[in-house]
Amino acid sequence: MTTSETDAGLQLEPHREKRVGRALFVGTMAAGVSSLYWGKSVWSRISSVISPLENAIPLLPSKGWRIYTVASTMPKFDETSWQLGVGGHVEKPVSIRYKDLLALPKVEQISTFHCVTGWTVNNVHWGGVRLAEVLALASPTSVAHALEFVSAEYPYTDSLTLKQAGLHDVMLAYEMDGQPLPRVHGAPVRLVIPEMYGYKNVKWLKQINLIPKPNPGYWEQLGYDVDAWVGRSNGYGS
Ligand SMILES: Nc1nc2c(c(=O)[nH]1)N[C@H]1C(S)=C(S)[C@@H](COP(=O)(O)O)O[C@H]1N2
Ligand SMILES: [Mo]
Repeated sequence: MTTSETDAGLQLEPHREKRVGRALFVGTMAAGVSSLYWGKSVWSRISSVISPLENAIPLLPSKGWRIYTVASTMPKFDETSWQLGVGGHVEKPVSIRYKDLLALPKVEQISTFHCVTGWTVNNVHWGGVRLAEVLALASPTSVAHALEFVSAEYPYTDSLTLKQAGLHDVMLAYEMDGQPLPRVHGAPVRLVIPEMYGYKNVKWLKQINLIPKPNPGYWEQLGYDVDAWVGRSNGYGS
């Protein structure tokens, strides 16, 4: 696996599928091949989408982030048209505008971020809202026991049980290190669940669906555990 570094020091290193069984392997061959293909070209695409301003900010290199995408371009955030939908098994589907999101009670936390491929970023300062605040607006029904998080970056999705989503430090983060969440990290809002590997931390979140039970997400269809507990799931080294 090769690692590339952009001018901003943002590291890009493609995840690889986990070959857990023949059926899954055969089923995911096409996706695996295409991600190998994209592995090389994504770097050049990303170099071109990082704006000169972002290049000038020297705060990212030392932190050790690597920027991951699955599509060829990153979603663009437009503050006036952006909405976060909450739907599925709810009494009242809602669309939350950016300013409505910012008006919800704000929480801040410092937590460590682990990618399943082995890199870690310590002490990330996040600002955002707890999921419960957002879910309350839509009133989940009793059928709902899980949440599906849909990224504006098609086809990236992931899910959590309601119990997992209720962990004290799970949040929808719209700030990182005191600044609005940068585009490369999922602007305007991403899921943060420090107890689980990075692939659960969906960037460019655009829709949350209440569902009966978790659906395998993007990396889970490629062999990673649906329960992505740091240190306990089939991640790094297993
Ligand atoms: N939409 C989307 N979200 C995503 C990913 C992705 O490719 N697309 N990669 C995941 C993985 S595997 C990791 S480790 C983290 C990386 O976060 P970063 O790109 O902000 O460093 O984002 C997660 N969320
Ligand atoms: Mo990751």
